[in-house]
Amino acid sequence: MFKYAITRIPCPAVVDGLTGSNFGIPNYENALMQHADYVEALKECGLEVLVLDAENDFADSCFVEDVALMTPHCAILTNPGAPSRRGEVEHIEASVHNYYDNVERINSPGLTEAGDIMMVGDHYYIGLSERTNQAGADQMIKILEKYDMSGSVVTLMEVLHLKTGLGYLENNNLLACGEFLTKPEFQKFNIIEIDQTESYSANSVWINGTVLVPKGFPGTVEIIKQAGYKVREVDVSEYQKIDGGLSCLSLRF
Ligand code: CIR
Repeated sequence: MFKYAITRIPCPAVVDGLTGSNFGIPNYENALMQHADYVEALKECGLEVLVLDAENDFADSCFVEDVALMTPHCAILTNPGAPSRRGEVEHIEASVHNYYDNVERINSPGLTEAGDIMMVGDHYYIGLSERTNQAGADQMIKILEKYDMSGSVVTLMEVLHLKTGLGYLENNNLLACGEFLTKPEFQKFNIIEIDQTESYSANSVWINGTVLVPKGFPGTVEIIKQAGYKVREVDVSEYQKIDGGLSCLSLRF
């Protein structure tokens, strides 16, 4: 069960967020409204939510999930692979220290963004991507092992972050799409296949029994409901325009 979440209000510069998609430029007013509803959804799941002020110097700073990994035993500040995002880490550090005694850190040449890290119990799958390198994964695994947890790497080719195409719903249920459907390391899970036409919604988030699903993906809503979960849809379309998934708008722990 999760107790807390940290989010950050998007700044006006979010319109210049990094993107490899061509869904257009986010509308700032809509992004703010969607963020407020996202925070509401986290609260509905029973979380106490810390909403940090906008950080105007960093266009992508609302995607707080990438800058820290929050485990039950320690928090690990990352070293984002995107140079423009590296400075976000120092702005989340004080908040992380408010919740954790044990705070670790990934250092260069190691690079990680925690959107590449999926927690399954005490094990963490770490995607090797354009943002997370082997040195970063090695450091991450060493830190996890220090706290009696474990990690392993997963290669990925088609998507930005590991959790762009995967979402663990607990109880051995794993949402998966595209290249992740056939990866040997995930075959032990009950794979819930997300249709390629709804691929964005593979990044849905389990929180205390409810699954937050991005709005606009009826097929995904249906199969998650069929799997026995309560669903809360959240419109994050403005964030999708800059490759932001539902999970990356919060740290949950
Ligand atoms: C980026 O490219 O870094 C942001 N525009 C989106 C980050 C999305 N983060 C995530 O999926 N964990």
